[in-house]
Amino acid sequence: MTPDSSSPLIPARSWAIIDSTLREGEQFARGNFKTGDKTEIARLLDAFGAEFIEVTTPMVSAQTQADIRQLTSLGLNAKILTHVRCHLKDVQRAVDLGVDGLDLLFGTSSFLREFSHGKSIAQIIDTASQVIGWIKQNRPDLQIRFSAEDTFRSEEADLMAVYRAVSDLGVHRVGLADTVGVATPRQVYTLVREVRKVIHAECGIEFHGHNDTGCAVSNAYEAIEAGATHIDTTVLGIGERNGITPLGGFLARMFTFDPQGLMDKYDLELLPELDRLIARLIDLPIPWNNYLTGEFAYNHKAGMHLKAIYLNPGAYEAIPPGVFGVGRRIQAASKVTGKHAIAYKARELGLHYGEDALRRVTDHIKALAEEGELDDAHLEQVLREWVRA
Ligand code: HCA
Ligand code: CU
Repeated sequence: MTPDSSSPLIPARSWAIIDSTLREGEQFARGNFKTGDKTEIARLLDAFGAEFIEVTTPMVSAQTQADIRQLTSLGLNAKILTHVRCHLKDVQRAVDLGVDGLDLLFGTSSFLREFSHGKSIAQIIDTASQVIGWIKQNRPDLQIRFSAEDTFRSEEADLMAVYRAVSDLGVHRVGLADTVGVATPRQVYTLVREVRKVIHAECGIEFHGHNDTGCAVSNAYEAIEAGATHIDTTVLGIGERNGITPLGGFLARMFTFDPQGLMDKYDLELLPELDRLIARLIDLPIPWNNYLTGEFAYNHKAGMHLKAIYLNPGAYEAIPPGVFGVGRRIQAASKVTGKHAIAYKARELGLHYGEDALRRVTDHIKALAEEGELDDAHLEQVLREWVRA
């Protein structure tokens, strides 16, 4: 089966990214961005083409409030949303900061109802209608999203009541949040389908997924397959605990369905710069196995792989690295190498081996590599010496 006949086409124009590096990312252990950092991050996300940028609530501090004002005065194409509790006083503080929308949230699981805010579902709906009503009346220009925090540990009947109510009140999007990262892809798919049935046709669906059990990318993908319109990401996936859907991982996933759509929408070559910027600001290296930009994300080593890669890189790469501004690494010097890789390396150096000599030099290189790591310089030296010998 070719990928084309087995995978559904999910057009990139049917969904948008809400990058939350400046909100969820600030909740990461090492996420503590200064005003200048925030500006740099926002400008780069904007240049990349992120449709929305979510920023921390102004309730955090006077500085955070000033920073939001600064970000909204940059004149970016990306819409700036601020994340606020569903409280009138939070909303009233947020509306005059130049933002394009408010991302409201309210916990609906029994965990959060009991241990966080102590409100019943009826009280949640009541508060939501006061707050949303106030925004609609006073600032009809603002986008409103209402998210049920800890969605996947909430009762389905409660969720449907809340989503139906806020959709009737005219929110632009409802949010499903996998707050503790427990949801499976199938649960996400099923719930998004159910939510779609109780909200208005013009109401969008946003998915926010934590990565505690390693499903953040697949859950975001399933959400879209089921009809979600907005996905929360952060650069490198930073966030509370081990974070949320990483921008790069999400793009890698979606690229395989609609490469052209993705290339039309985003400046994909800026991804490495985004990953490097955040890695620098959080003072951590980009993980070696990071999607697309990790040091070894495009490292090819085994002889069988190398043989095919030289003929057509697509043989062992689902996504061409150049599209995302990264290069591939051919690791020809190792014990798992093969004669095609060695012949290729030799040709690069202008050296030519006969079939017999090639087999022998390959065996020699494999034997050397058995004893310890063999770098490219050493490989070159061996190839040159053997040609002379
Ligand atoms: C938080 C919780 C949150 C909210 C997500 C949302 C989560 O830190 O405030 O607003 O949709 O994971 O539930 O990030
Ligand atoms: Cu979160």
